[in-house]
Amino acid sequence: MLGRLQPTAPDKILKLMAMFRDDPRINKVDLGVGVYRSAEGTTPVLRAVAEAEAQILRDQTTKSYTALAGDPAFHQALGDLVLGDTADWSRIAAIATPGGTGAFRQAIELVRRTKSDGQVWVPDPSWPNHAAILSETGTPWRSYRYVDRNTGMLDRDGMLTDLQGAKRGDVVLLHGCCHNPTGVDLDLKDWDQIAAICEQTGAMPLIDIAYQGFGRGLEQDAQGVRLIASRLPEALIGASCSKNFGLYRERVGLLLALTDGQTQQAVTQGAMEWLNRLSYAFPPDHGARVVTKVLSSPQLCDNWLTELEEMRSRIERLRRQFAHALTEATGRDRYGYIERGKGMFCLLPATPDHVAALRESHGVYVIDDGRLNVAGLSEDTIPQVAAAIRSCGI
Ligand code: PLP
Ligand code: TYF
Repeated sequence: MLGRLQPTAPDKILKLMAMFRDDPRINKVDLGVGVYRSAEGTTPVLRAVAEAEAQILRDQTTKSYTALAGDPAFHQALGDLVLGDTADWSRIAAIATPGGTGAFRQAIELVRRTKSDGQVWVPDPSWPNHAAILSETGTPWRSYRYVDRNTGMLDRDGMLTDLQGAKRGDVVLLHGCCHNPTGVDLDLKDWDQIAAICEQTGAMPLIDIAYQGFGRGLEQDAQGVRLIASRLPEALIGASCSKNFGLYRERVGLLLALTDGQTQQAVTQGAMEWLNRLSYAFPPDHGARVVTKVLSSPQLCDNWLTELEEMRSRIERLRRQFAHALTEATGRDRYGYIERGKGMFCLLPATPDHVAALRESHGVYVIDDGRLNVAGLSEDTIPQVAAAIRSCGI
């Protein structure tokens, strides 16, 4: 039976992680997988998270099942963080999911259950798992223009022109902030125009927000989501706490469905719980409970906000230093977009051959589309990486 299986294409990001691990060179630099690193090169457990875990360990009296949707206190705490004042809980259906990946998967399953014959519009480029999940589930999808590869800037006209082609029954996938892999974000005017297109065409937005607090700041990074929530009758939002709480392996995610009123809220809630039941029954609880504890305790929340701001400002600083180092090393003025970008990632104007040369000759690991994790750099490695990029002619 199992002999009938065909080999699956490896996840290129995870494959690169393994190659890096097996590389014996001591001056190798991992700029592949999207994981935040401190100045010491580690991805530590956040202090607020460790404290919340200690409290949970001390006080938790049961590990009995929660509910198919997960803990409602978690929905409320993280939902309010994402939606702010626009959280109208009378219209929101919510389930906890294993990470933002789980939220995206369940969002697509939910769309499929509507039996809509529409398609999902995906920015080009996007996080590779978006296309992988859409294709695997047999969900029709197509790309819309997002970034101009020559300038590294938003292809605003291309994006808006393409999205005008959306129809009722279609879904428009948007990155809430810190676009992966480009770091190119939408400003409020762009969100406004996309909201208008969705209003006119009847397409529903699906917002994947995996880096809230890593871009401009916790509130600013949610501006787009909130604008959509306040304008549109329906939207799906998948949120992840992997990065902003450093809870990567705990798998903490949330799917929110903004529905068109209370009746639809109940039906949608039922459908989402059904999806959890069929996939894994109860979603993981520990990480979600940690997030709830941090967000609901003023002291822990203050500490977490400080740590989040430390991470955010470090990334911003690294972007600036890296852009300057590249400009100096190469004598080219094409790298300003790296400083203007938001979040962990930027795309180098590199071919797969350039990327292979960076890795093989210099031990610098980036994804083959040129995506580089700025949060994996440090003050010490920036000159080395800039020199390697120059010597590869990128
Ligand atoms: N969505 C985007 C855009 C991402 O970059 C990621 C990766 O971190 C995720 C979702 C999923 O994250 P996780 O499943 O680790 O929460
Ligand atoms: O893009 C990244 O690097 C992160 C982490 O299958 C990640 O989003 C990478 C691959 C994957 C799941 C998460």
